[in-house]
Amino acid sequence: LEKFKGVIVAMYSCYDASGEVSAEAARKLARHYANIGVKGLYVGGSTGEGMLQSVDERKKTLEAVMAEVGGEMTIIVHVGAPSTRDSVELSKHAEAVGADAISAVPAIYYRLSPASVERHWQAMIDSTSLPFIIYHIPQTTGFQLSTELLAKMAKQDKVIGVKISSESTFELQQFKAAGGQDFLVLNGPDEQFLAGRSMGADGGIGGTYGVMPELFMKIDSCFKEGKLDEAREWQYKVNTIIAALLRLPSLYGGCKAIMRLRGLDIGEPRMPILPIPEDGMAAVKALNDAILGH
Ligand code: SI3
Repeated sequence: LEKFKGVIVAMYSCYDASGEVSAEAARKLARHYANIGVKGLYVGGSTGEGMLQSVDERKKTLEAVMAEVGGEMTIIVHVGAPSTRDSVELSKHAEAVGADAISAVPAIYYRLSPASVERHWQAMIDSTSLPFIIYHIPQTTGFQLSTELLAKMAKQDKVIGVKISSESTFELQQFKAAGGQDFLVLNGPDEQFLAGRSMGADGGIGGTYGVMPELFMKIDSCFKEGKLDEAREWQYKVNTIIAALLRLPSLYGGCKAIMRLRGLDIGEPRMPILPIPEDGMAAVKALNDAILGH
């Protein structure tokens, strides 16, 4: 399970100038992270705008990533979709192209019972031999995963962990306990990376990591070496940047604009997520300078 621990970058969506999925941009972005020593990528999650893309677009993105860094980085694919049918198709595709694991939120839009979410996840789990990581993000899905359902799912060998994007470290610790021995817990809120690690998270998956992976790797290494004061200092610096990113018209628009300033054009976010308007670019440039200055 080592390959799933540590800092996993939630990869940004990659589009060309007309807003179509760009395999070329996805390859460049994945290569960029591999070159700076990032361990793994989470493809097609919230940050990757999987829910705003068609099944074919999601497949195209993953194929590009696998062609570039498959076997070199740990690739976790978010296969969650509004329908079980699409999720299963994406799961099978992830296995066919050699991804390391699949992961999914509960199906969105409909108010679903725990039994329904369980069947939805189980269909994906049963459709491949890949490990499965539950994605818990109740603030966007509206589904509150209970420790009972988590414990039940975790009894299966294939269910190796949970990515927890709720902001409660109490819940994180409860999930860790409910999952049993060797069950992975991956921190979701980047602003609480150190807090999550301190409460038992084995690593984290995050959307702001992509513009400052080195800083998160620094927090992680300080934590592992027991240098907690230093880790906290880095987390404070990171949080100043995250707070500014969250004041922009959109977080992902801001992150993508930062990548563009660094010569990696991965397009704008897809609507309804807003791009950064021209008069917002000064703030983005200042943020980029602040990150590079650390
Ligand atoms: O792309 C993904 O699926 C994520 O990594 C989601 C991640 O947990 C993000 N959380 C939410 C609610 O979107 C964080 O990375 C988040 O963007 C960050 O902590 C800033 O608030």
